[in-house]
Amino acid sequence: MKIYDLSFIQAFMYSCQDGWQQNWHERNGGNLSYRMTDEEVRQVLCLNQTAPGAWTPIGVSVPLLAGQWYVVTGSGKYFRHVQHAPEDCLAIIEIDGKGENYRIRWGLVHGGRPTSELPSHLMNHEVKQRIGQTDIRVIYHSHPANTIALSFLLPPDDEVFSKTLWGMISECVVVFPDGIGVLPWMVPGSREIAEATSELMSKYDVVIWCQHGIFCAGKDLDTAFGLTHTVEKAAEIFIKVRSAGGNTDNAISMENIHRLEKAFLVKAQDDFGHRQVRDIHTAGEGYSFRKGEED
Ligand code: 2HA
Ligand code: ZN
Repeated sequence: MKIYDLSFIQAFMYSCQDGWQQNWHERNGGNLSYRMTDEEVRQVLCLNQTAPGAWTPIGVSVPLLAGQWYVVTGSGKYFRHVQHAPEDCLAIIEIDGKGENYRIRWGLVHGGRPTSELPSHLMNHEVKQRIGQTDIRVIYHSHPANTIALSFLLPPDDEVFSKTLWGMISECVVVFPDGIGVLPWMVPGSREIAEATSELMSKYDVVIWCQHGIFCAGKDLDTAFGLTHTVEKAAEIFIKVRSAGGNTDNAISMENIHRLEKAFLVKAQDDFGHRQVRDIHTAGEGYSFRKGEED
């Protein structure tokens, strides 16, 4: 048995293929990380196929993650190739006792590093553990076209994005009642974007990076992918309606959102913390969301 035959790696590979088939991963776009259970670490060690690499600085400090093991996609690797070449495209990494370095225990057999967004992934995992959401095991970053397009049409504002997408499909407020965090365009892979994303992840399970993509957190692969899918579907509806020359004035009203809350026993975010529109240059002159009108 090979390490990639283990069921959690197979599930990880399946998700990569799924994301590729959704067209969310052009070239080497996007990345995925999964925190292994103790039992899965044991399974890997039992196979005796791990060859620890050198300890390498993560670039950020994540002390709560000390000693944890993660499956991650590789920097520059294509999601479309994971299914056929898992040992080349993926890695299992171990975090050191201080949460400052990682080492590769398996994978990336032709060299390379874990995803360029490793700082964001690990800081997101850490913030979830810090706030007690220890069931969150997956952080998933992808480039779905409609979500990115939406970031051209709306200002980078949590409340505007959240309420706009809740209004598109009944499903949304049930799937992401906490809403969505939004960051204006920033340099990918940087410590700054990692810090900003993890700050938003203390409140949301979805963070949109304008003109770039989306980060989702989930307790398992299905939850993180399903969350991405729901956000992207809602964004697609918005884009389709607008592209057809329509407006979205008859989106689900806040009154009906409240009815959904009652029917599905969810509590929609009602405190967006008065976050202001941070970077209005991305909003464009044509921005026309009726902010606050339905509050
Ligand atoms: O290329 O998506 O954000 C990987 C990425 C960087
Ligand atoms: Zn990206």
